Amino acid sequence: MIIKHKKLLSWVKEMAALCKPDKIVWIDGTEEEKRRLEQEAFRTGELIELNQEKLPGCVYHRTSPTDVARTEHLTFICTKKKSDAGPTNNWMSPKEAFEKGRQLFKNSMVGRTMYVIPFSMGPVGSAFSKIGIELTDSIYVVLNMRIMTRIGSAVLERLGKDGEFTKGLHSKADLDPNRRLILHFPEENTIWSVGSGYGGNVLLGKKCLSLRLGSFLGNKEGWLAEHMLIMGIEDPSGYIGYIAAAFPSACGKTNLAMLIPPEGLKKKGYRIWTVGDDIAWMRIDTDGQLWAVNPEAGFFGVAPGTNSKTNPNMMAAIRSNTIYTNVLLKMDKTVWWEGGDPPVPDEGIDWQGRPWRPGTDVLSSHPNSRFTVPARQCPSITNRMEHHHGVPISAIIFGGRRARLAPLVYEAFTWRHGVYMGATMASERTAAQYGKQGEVRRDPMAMLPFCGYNMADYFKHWLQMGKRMARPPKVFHVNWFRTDENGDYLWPGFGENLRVLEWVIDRCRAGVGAAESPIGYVPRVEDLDLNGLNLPNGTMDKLLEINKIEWKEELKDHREFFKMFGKRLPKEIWDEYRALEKRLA
Ligand code: OXD
Ligand code: MN
Repeated sequence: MIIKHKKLLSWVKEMAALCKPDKIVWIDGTEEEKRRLEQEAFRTGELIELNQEKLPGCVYHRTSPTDVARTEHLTFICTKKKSDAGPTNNWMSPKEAFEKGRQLFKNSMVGRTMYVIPFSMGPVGSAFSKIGIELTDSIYVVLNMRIMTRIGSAVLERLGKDGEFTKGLHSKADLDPNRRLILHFPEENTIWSVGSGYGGNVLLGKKCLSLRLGSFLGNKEGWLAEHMLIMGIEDPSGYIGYIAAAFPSACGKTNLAMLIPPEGLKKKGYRIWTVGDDIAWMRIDTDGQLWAVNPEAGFFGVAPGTNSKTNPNMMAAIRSNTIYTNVLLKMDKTVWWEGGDPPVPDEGIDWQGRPWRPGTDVLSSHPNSRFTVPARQCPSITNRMEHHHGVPISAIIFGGRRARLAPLVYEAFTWRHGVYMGATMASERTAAQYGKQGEVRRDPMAMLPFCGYNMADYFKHWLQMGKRMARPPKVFHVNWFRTDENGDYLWPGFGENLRVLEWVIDRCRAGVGAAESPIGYVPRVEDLDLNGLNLPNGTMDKLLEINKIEWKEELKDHREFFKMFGKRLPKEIWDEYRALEKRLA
């Protein structure tokens, strides 16, 4: 491969002088290269080959037991001014961060190979797309990036002699959590990640580039990088309405993005098209509409709880060409996890490499164990995946896990009101999370851990985007998690959620009614197609109820949350706050 990009060559040379790898290998993205890297990883034990009859093309990997999730407390936004990172991010000055990083990267690749991965987020060559180069000493990272992004020679060709690219440097180093840092330098389009081998920390195209640097670039260049799934809902006439939806982690984005319509709606002619399950990049086109692409090319999904009932499409996708991380390795070299399809295996090797049998309280798989799978293997995947233009977005949906308060679904009065809805998004802690159960955690637009700049400026950017659009999407809020007096869920969820999405899409086409309430437009029971659902009497009323006393309490919490942004918070947010207060009075 002849590299013509001088700046790229000198940067690779400089980073190699710091990390001191034994050799440098440029990744071309071919099948032959993949096979060679897999064979090498099988030899060293970095990967285990799975049962090729039952799981063709699948491999298995274990991370270090202290390296199993994103480490938010070690993740920094390194802008010159602290105020540009804002009150919701960890901040370090670029000078200090580069110094600390340099100490950790120094000689970190001795005895190892440095792989140079050219990758494109979004279809290669699309106006939506961004190119990055990740330098890494991990074959696991190369093989994951191969699935999650578009990699190889085509990207280098596109970059040409002097194209702009994000400089990503990753080394596992010694995987010591005390010597781990995930550093973002938005002002220099650079990411340094050291001391981890866990996906969210090391697949630099994902959270680091597509969300943290992406949101920073979006603000600068006038587009949106969001923690959102994208899906198309095809109605009986053949019209496909696309939605983008933000939910905090562990609220079912992946399952929703590829849901199977319930029998009645399927018969009516409804069909789902999956575009993405985690990230949306959205731009305003000359038609005044918002268009979205999924910058990724694969899914990095949580295994536990995924089964043929909760997500049949995903189960079909992960039968081949999938990387499994930290799940149970069965004796026949297939895999299983808690909440997976039955039967529970009699024995296996757990995620830490120890013999495992059911009936003990030891988990076979880490709760954040994962599969990495090419998006094209999902039976519901859209045929617009490589469309440079993406898909037009009719509706934006925000959601959280609220046992009370938020009705099943409601619609914002205006874009500005919708921005307020997103900015006040919140979720309750579940038993699975650290902290007081039921406690509300604010997570604006599900971007709290991912916004690469001051969140007050981020709200302002959202408000401005609305002003620039001739036809902005309608904005909605959903809550699948409302419970009754006994703590049981009122709404069945999963495929049935399509009944709510049907109303959402109909609202965008002005085809269905709603009642006006202080918090927005709420469907009346008769506005939803509930045929075949057979919920107990009164359940729908409870699901759609708005309790003004609870909402007034909620409002106090909004105020407390917004105070942290001080004067930088846009005036329009306070205007919306006061308008809501007045409607609730
Ligand atoms: C993810 C996350 O892995 O949000 O997508 O943590
Ligand atoms: Mn996510």
